[in-house]
Amino acid sequence: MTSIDPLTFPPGFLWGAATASYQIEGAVAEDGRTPSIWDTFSHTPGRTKGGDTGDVACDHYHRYREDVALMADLGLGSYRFSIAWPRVQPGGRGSINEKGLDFYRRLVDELLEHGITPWVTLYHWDLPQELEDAGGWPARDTAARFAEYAALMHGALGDRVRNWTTLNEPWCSAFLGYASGVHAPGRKHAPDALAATHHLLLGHGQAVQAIRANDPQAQLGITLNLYAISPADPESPGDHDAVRRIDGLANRIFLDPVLRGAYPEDVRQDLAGVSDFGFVQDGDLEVISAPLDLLGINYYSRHVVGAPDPDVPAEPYWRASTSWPGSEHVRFHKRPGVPVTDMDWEVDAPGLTETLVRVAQEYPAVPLYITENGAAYVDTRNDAGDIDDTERAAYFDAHFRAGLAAIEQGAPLMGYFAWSLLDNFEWSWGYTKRFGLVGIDYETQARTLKTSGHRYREVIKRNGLAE
Ligand code: IFM
Repeated sequence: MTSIDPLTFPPGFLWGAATASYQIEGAVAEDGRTPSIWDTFSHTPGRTKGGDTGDVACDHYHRYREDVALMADLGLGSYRFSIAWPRVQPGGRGSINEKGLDFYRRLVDELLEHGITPWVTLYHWDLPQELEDAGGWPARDTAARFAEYAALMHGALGDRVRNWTTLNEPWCSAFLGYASGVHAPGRKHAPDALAATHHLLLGHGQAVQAIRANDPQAQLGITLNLYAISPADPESPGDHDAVRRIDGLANRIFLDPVLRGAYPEDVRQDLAGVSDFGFVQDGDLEVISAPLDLLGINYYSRHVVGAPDPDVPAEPYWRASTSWPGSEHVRFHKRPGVPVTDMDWEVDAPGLTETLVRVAQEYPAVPLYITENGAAYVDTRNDAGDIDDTERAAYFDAHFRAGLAAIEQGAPLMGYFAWSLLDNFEWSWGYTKRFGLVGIDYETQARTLKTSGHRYREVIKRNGLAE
């Protein structure tokens, strides 16, 4: 009988780290790149902390060689990065901007030379501004534009890139971008958020079909930000209904159409006062549910929710009712004594196990990858200049164990990507939040591997935990 070490991941488990174009690249006006919705949004006064923008960010556009060397030093098996659409197809239409594409060609070559598997995300939120001006994601044509761009990118890089994620976290693009408006493009109209959801998913499905038609070997997937959700009071039917609603809007409104080919009926009913889903056309759901090779799951925390309470004061953005159309009065709870990260997100590693096992049990079988997991903490440097981020290291350690527990319970978990390789531009929080395994000094652009990075290197080397 083979004995399986409970601290070791299966052979071939893929260890990686992730980033996103606007959060790290900088060089926003170089080599023909035109503005995305995040350039416009971050340059609009009052939209980001301190007026921070991605203009320079980590200057990765110029320093990618140094960053790939860091990845190699960490022992990464894969690097998940996103392509800035307005860099490679300015305006979101027409031919490729070869100079912009050359950057990704160089990056992919550099990765391959270091034995690191490139993993491309096609859309991590930087929609070309011209497409937003033409209606953005609430407009159906944006889906077709996305599929066209996806096919162009695959045509250019598909000989060396095997793994493709269409969208990163469409919940954020749709609900934060078009309902609460705390993300670009900053619109606040709940029906638009639902139309955006549908057109993002339609674009995903059309992109999968277009790439698949050219390359049956491509490994195609989508990345969803999924949450564990539980009732504040397990005895309360009202709290359980709040769980159903938020699970519907956070998880099932994406999982169901993609993996089962239908929007959940209860969610449609919850949303009846917001939208009649008239944007769904015949055949759309077949396109959206085109077979996938993998599902990417981004996991950070758990939502604990309960029945309405009109006296509850205004909440942070992700708890704000405007981010959850149709669930206006669900109350988000913060559990006393549960540690939170610098994002005010509760640390809940068992929620990762729960999420992976739930997807594996409730949806058609598809290999799962954790495409993001990580934590923001306030980092300090000691006299030697080291960043001893023990809280972040502990967060990672707990989530590795949660991944192992999910595998033990039968979830087909094939890989893990830490968020993030580098400290970076954390959207409306600007540079005030740090998620990196590598610290960035934004004055000098010096990179420093944090304690969490050193520990991650050991985990990768061992393909598991020491104890
Ligand atoms: O920084 C983001 C990333 O762009 C998408 N997932 C969540 C991260 C932390 O907020």
